[in-house]
Amino acid sequence: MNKLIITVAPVGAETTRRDNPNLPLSPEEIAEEVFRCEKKGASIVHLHVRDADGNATQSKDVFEETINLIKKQSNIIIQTSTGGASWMKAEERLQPVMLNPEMATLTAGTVNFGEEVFSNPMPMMTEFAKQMVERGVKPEIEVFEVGMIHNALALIKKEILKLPLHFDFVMGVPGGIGGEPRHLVHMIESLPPGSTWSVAGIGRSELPLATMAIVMGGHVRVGFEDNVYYAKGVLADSNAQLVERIARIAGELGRQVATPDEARGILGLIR
Ligand code: KMH
Ligand code: ZN
Repeated sequence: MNKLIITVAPVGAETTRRDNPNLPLSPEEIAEEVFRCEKKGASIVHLHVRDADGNATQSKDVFEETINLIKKQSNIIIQTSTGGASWMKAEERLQPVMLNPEMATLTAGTVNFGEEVFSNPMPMMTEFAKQMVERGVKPEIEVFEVGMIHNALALIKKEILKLPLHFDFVMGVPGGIGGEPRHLVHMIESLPPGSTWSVAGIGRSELPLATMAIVMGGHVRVGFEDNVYYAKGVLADSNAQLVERIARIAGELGRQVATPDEARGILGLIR
């Protein structure tokens, strides 16, 4: 079986220090946390950044500063978010792609997101995909419900994207697909041939879905963007602690963990 790619999503746009006081916020804190996560087995960082007040921002400058700090000490693959926060406009969300990161997310449709709507109409997806292809940025197709896989296939049909694609199933968002095991099986069965995939289970679904992915040949995302707990009622000390647990479970199950360069090979990222 392929080696396991562990993605860490250390910050997100929604999580606050009230949710977990150990949330990294400044570029320095994020870079340090990413380095610790890489040492425990993470090979991709799904990156959001925050402004000086700790609010979500898609500022190119803040991304650039954070990425430069990460690159000083780490070989991890940088995957910038283009999801940003649900209230942000398309141009704002696209900014970090202008830095030509190795990867960026591409959400493949609109979904209710708690009390809000995370809006990704087809013209926006098309524009985001074109910008990524032009710049040699590998998209990770973010899938919040199964119909989004078909939206990604529509971009293939229009010859904007090419197979094979890499998907991330974000499962358990209120408004999107649930975090139950049967839904993951259905998602995997709906993928086009040759796809790679990872799963980001939200909250309490993070660990069971991650374990399924390890066994089923997929990949795993963990981190404070998706879940701030280590166990029911027990906050995680750090993102690195969540990464370390996945690497440990993978070891117990006989699946080796990929280094960043091995992950580049699996995802076809060598430029
Ligand atoms: N913050 C969510 C509204 C992504 O990063 O690409 C969207 C999100 C997806 O986090
Ligand atoms: Zn995100």
